[in-house]
Amino acid sequence: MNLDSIILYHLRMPLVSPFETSFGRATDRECVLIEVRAGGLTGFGECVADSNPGYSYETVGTAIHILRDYLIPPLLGKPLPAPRDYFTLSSPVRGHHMAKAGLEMAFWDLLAQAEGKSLKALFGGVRERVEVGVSVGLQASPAALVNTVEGYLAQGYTRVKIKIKPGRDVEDARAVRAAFPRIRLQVDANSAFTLESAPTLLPLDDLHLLLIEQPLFEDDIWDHAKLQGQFKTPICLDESIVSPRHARYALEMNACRIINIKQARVGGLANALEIHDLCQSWDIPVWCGGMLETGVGRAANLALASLPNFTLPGDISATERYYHKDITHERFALNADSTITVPDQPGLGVTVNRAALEKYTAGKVVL
Ligand code: SMG
Ligand code: MG
Repeated sequence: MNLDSIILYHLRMPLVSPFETSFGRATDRECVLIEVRAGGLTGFGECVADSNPGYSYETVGTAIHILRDYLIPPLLGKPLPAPRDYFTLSSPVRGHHMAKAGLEMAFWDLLAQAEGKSLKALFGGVRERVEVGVSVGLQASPAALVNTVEGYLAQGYTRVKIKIKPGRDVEDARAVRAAFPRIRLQVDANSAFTLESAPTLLPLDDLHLLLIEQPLFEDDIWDHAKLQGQFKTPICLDESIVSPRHARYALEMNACRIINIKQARVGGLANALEIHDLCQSWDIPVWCGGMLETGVGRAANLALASLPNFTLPGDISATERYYHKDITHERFALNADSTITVPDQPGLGVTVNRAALEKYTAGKVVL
């Protein structure tokens, strides 16, 4: 199956409500949708790089540059790479994991379609439905936060993650815990603290949190190891785990007791599977992180989260939490037990709505 052509779509989609983290506030979500045509089939991948380098150094602009000028030219007209080999094959390009992961996702979609299997089947997933939670951005006040959380609980979510930053940390978490003493609650700092400022978070240890996500620098592992020693609550690394190798460093250094796996951050689904297996062998639970994906990336996340060691609820909420209109015909709904059903059709198991794709395309590159 030869790779015939690739189209990159720069998408800009309005969010149902603004999403604020320690690094900024977003009202739209941008990303790059990658359409790969090969052997009469069409595969899609989602590159989750955002409009700005707040979460990661990668942006829509860098991803399009790296895909168009470096990653795609050597592939055109050649046999489709095996997705499990692609990360190694792309090693002449350093970094840019989100760009690589977007392309690799389309290769998985094509491989699974060609074999008539779902991505879940290809990965060896064991669950038909996966437990999910909701990630709640910073709100105007602790009272407003409690209100927003209450709305999500009413929708059926049983695990809540709140974003924190210096000055909006212990008080916010305490307010939510006081209002909802029994919910599964966790916090995410997105690297907003330092080893010196993080001890202000110590009172979180009394709030029965599932985990504290990425308190320190995005490129740090060592200081997280020092911090984990000070907390009873498990530290969970997100930004710092950019490859299976970094996952191993973190485990060997006791820098965390839980890992958030995002296929995009670690350079693709193959690396995500490898980290899953590594963590399983260390008895370290993992969960699937989210990047406000469209139906395409959400389908891939659900397939990934169906693997056995994804034992904590993922940031894979229902489509309506993010978008009034998505670019896939399929919308993912929350089941009554706070789960979402994993697609079981061949490939990603979703179909792209061309009219919606057109509507949200801010720019297009045909290769
Ligand atoms: O997809 O529900 C989602 C978002 C989950 O909080 C979420 N993601 O650090 O884990 C994280 C953030 C990164 C995205 S912020 C734009
Ligand atoms: Mg995070």
